[in-house]
Amino acid sequence: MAQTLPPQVAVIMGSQSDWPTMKHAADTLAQVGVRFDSRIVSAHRTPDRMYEFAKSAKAEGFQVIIAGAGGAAHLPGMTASLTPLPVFGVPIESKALSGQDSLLSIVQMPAGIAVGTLAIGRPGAINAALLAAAVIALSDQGVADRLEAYRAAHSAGVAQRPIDSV
Ligand code: RP5
Repeated sequence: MAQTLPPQVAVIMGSQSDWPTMKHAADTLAQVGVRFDSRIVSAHRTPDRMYEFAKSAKAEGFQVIIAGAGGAAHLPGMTASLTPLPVFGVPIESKALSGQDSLLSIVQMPAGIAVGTLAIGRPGAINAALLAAAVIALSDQGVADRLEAYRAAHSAGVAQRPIDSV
């Protein structure tokens, strides 16, 4: 019987409420054919789950982690402190402070523990997926080919000249 290959990227988030944003990361990974798994892992509400996930992520076969969190967004940094895998952080656009709180919580890491921080919200989620795919593409030619095609299609979709909106 054929073995199912393990997911290459983990898409984790602090809450179900983060999913509408993090779904953009998942959809982008799917578009370029990266295998992924999505999980809710909260640094504050489920710290034991976060610890167990981060400590076992590499052994599970994950190569990259995308972590989205909002407000006091400790999930990406805490996860990065517990795993040798690269972690990309996506600041969720919070209601109270429009994601400024999330961004500053994620980006301002002390030297020595690295989180690659993306833009707030949807653009950050999509770009986190593209960065994760670029890492996977270093050792997966299929993903490299699909990522190149994605980028070419993205460029081809930009018109030469603007048109009046209707
Ligand atoms: C963070 O708190 C989550 O990442 C989420 O962005 C934020 C709010 O969570 P909910 O109150 O919507 O569950 O941990």
